[in-house]
Amino acid sequence: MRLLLILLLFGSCTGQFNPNVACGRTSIVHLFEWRWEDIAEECERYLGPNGFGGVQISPPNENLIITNPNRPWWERYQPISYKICTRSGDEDQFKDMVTRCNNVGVYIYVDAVINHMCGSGVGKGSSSTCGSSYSTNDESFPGVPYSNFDFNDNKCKTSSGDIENYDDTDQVRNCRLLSLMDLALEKEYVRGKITDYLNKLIAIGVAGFRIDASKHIWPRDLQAIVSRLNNLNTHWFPNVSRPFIFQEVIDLGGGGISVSDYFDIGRVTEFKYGTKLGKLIRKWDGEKMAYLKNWGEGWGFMPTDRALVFVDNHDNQRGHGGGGDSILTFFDARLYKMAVAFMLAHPYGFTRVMSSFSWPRNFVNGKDINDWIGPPSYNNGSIKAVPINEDSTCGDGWVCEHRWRQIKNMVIFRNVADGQALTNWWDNGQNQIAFGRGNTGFIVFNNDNCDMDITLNTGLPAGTYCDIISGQKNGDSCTGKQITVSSNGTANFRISNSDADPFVAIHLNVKV
Ligand code: AAO
Repeated sequence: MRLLLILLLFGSCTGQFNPNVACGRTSIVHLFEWRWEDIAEECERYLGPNGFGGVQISPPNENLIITNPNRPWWERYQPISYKICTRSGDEDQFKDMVTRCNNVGVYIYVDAVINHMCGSGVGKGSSSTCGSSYSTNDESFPGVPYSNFDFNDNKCKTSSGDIENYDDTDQVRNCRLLSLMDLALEKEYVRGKITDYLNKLIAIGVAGFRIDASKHIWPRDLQAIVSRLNNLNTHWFPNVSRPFIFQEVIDLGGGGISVSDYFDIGRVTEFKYGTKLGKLIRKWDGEKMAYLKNWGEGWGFMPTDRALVFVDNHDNQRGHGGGGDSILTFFDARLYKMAVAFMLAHPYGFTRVMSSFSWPRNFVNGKDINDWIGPPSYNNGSIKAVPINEDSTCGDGWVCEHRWRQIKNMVIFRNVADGQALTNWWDNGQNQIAFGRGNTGFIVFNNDNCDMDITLNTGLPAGTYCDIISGQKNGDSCTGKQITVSSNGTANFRISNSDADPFVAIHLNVKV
């Protein structure tokens, strides 16, 4: 039994399933569309000191410049070459970011767009972020180079050449996603170009990859590419560390393709997580927070050591990709903070926090017609820097959810609770719940429309703790609620449904 446990633990900590975060760090943050310069600063001034493990960055390789609509965020998902050259910065700036972040123990995870190149109807030109030319007419991308031998045209059997039916696995993997030029990843030549690109990033010092559109790549092709990746740079990582792989596969149940097709290759995005959690916290379809008691595999999610989890991502926060209307985002800040706090307190999966830019939503017939709007930028298209306000929030349209006190403090909570089982579960059968993580931390939610005044067993050592949601422990003082744990481990919690944030969290490091 003990041997089995050791094997299980060891298995989940090794190879491409291991996020490679520095010891004591447990989450990454997606700094969507940030410039490399700003990420480097953020690692040094904020992420390192606050225990973040890493940053998922936007695709660093050259992409098509799209002007209609004007510079949408999604132009970065239309590669033109593998030169490191985008609106976020050039190769020197990229190297500087990786070096500076790695030096403070915050690692970089690259969004790798390897399933396709740009849209098939783009035509001929050189309007790309580094000026490389392209022609979709004769399927040529000289910046790589790729030619018409390197695309999937012969394998796709739909008349449009696009994916027309998501229930047909062959279509999903052989035809064009969103009419994007679909690469023939079974070809040695194509695999070679992609591995050269990823290995170059590994040599610079990145810790892993999000594999965009993995669902549209045959698992054997992806496996072949992943197995050719080099070990991580030993300047920062232990010998023979494998790059962390997490694959974007949208599987909400049904459909021909299952997340389990990808378990051998690396971790996989668990899209059910945000969809269901959003429903629970919004109390849609009769859902209640009490049902969270067996959250995780008990809900039909993938095994915890395969799951990459998140409340929202850059797609489903604006209606792209999978998830649906229940997804919570910064637009619903009060509920969103509860969802993110629950995720960070709960042991299931490896957690990714979203950090967004804002845009003016405009719903027409239920669809946001502004879902394309790109990051805060100047008229010439260059992305604006992220200014930091006096109160440590961000300006100029950058939302910086990761800097919200409640979220930042829960990232730290997760670090403190790392490795501890879920304990002392309590619920009122409705939307008041509480649970601990061994004797390291305890969290209580009141999502009912009434006040809560209850004494619960926290599992924590006796003492006075500073609530990290309503305030902050500064030296010996506490700016928020104080919670007193008695010698038998119990404490009284009062949470009004009119509190700014109807939840309370304490952990070992906030004893006052
Ligand atoms: C843009 C234009 C397109 C144009 C294209 C080429 O918008 O009109 O054809 O250029 O010119 C992003 C944007 C796209 C953009 C693209 C390229 O989101 O709008 O296209 O850049 O610039 C599928 C994939 C998934 C993908 C997602 C968006 O499986 O991999 O679509 N996400 C990634 C990135 C994303 C990026 C790309 C891939 C491309 O994160 O940012 O696109 O690099 C079902 C399927 C899912 C499918 C969704 C969406 O989901 O299961 O696999 O995702 O549909 O089509 C319920 C169902 C659920 C269903 C969902 C949505 O919830 O249960 O299964 O509804 O219908």
